[in-house]
Amino acid sequence: MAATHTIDRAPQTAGAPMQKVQPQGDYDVIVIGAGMSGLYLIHRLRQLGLNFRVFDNGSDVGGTWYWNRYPGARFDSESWSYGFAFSKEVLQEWNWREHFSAQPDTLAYMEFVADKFDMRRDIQFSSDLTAAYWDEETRLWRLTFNVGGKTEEYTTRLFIPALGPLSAHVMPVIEGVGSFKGPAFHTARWPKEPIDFSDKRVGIIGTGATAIQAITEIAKTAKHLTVFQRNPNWAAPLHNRVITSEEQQDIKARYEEIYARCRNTATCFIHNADPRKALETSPEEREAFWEKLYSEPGFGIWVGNFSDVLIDKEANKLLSDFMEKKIRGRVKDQRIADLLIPKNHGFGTRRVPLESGYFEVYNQDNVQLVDLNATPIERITPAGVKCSDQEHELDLLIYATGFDGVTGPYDRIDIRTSTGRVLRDDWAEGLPRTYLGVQAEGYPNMLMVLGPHTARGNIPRNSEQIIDFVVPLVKHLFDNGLTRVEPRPELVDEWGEHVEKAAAPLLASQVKSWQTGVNRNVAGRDVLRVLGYNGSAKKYRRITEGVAEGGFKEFKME
Ligand code: NA7
Repeated sequence: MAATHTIDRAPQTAGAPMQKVQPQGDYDVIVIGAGMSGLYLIHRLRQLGLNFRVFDNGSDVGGTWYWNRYPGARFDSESWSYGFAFSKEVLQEWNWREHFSAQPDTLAYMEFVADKFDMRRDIQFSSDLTAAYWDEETRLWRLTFNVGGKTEEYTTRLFIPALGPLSAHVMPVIEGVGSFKGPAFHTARWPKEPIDFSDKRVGIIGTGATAIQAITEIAKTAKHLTVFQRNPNWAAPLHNRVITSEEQQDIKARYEEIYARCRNTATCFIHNADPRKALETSPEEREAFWEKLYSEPGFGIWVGNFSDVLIDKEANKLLSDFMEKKIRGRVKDQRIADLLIPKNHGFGTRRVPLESGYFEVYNQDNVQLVDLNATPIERITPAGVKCSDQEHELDLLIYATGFDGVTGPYDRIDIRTSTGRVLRDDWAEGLPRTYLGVQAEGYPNMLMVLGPHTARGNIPRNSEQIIDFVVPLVKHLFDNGLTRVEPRPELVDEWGEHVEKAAAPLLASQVKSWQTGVNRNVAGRDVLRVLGYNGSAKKYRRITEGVAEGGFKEFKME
């Protein structure tokens, strides 16, 4: 543990009453996470000249893109709308190869940015934050890390968790997990070395966005692939392709326009809802619009659709029927098509996976779909997966079983205060209590990036928006010798009500998914919760900008 020293931060004038001087910790700011948010924070915090340090549990930068190396992992955001906007040089120097970048290229991009700005000198890698303790007396956070089996502790005035909403991966609760004698990987802990599937019988559990990418890729070469499906998900074509040199030039000339567009959409993607309503449009016009969206790249069919399809059951049913027809047209065996059509939620009410030939995979002889509703998994065995009707023998087993979303990464850290608060207990039930999703009520000096109740969509744009709010708040605190910041409780109540109200009209709010905080593999996570801010990223920006312009009066600072 580095030494804690005391310096005078508060201005002292001769004759003035002595102020209680708060000790200074090892750092002014500690950031957790060296993903897209962490790297942007390095850029912004350096400008403030503060003594800060970033810690990450990976051995290099990348966050999500460091861990999720499974075959087929790629963006669903347009590459050129995803990257960092802060450096004009990077925008001009970096050439995205594809409209929807594959994970190796994305990781290379993040490494390129880290190299260019020598960011690694501010990061301590392979350091897993296990506990964070707020000491009211010293007004410091004490953070405890597991660094290769050894404990390291550091104190800091401000604690900025930039953990990513999907960093707490979850293994399924199935008897015998761990007993399989061949290699078995969760997709979020995929090995760095490539795997040859051509001589292997591969099994994959899960059919979410991750599995849909992995299945499509692995099916190309696997000797045999068995897909274990509990609930199917709707999926729409990604339509990825290589960026031509003309397009490259055009993109580079239009970055300002692209980012301005992202700033003005509800989800920070380039796509924005069409003001027309499906229910007020003729069947021919509706069908033509949906055909157009289905043939276009990216999330247009989800977030650029008619304005009523995600809030009106009847409109959503029409769109789901359209998507059902598409699946039926692409899958030869209609009994399999039936299994691939979701029955428990409408299109777009869960995060929509984008696919590149997913449905056709089930026309291949080397792929088998196992319906776990008909033949549930009884246990994992040394030889494979034992379902109620038979044992599926495998050489390699993949768990594409997802994440404990949004609050999960916080729950895994023992975050508590000297006043007896424990974050995972406070967030165990009901709505997490936050102000703007940036501060949790009861946890001073912790400033969350992409915590619960912030707008989420095109993640780097969302996190940039939050960081552009948080960093000026950090500056304000240090410029004014302030050592404590917490939200005003009445504003926490107000924000909670606003968040709930914004989520209420969405059909998605009634559907179980990681976005509504439901995970059947995590104890207690079976109740729907509002975990995002659904009042649009544009509105979120307006609100946070208003607070910053007013001098952050909404926070209690001393
Ligand atoms: P998801 O979307 O949460 O999907 C997890 C999948 O794993 C889903 O199909 C689950 O089925 C399945 N699952 C989980 N546990 C089990 C058990 N015990 N048995 C069978 N099947 C199981 O996670 P992803 O990683 O695909 O995607 C997460 C986000 O990452 C995605 O939205 C993007 O934003 C990026 P279920 O639906 O629970 O029946």
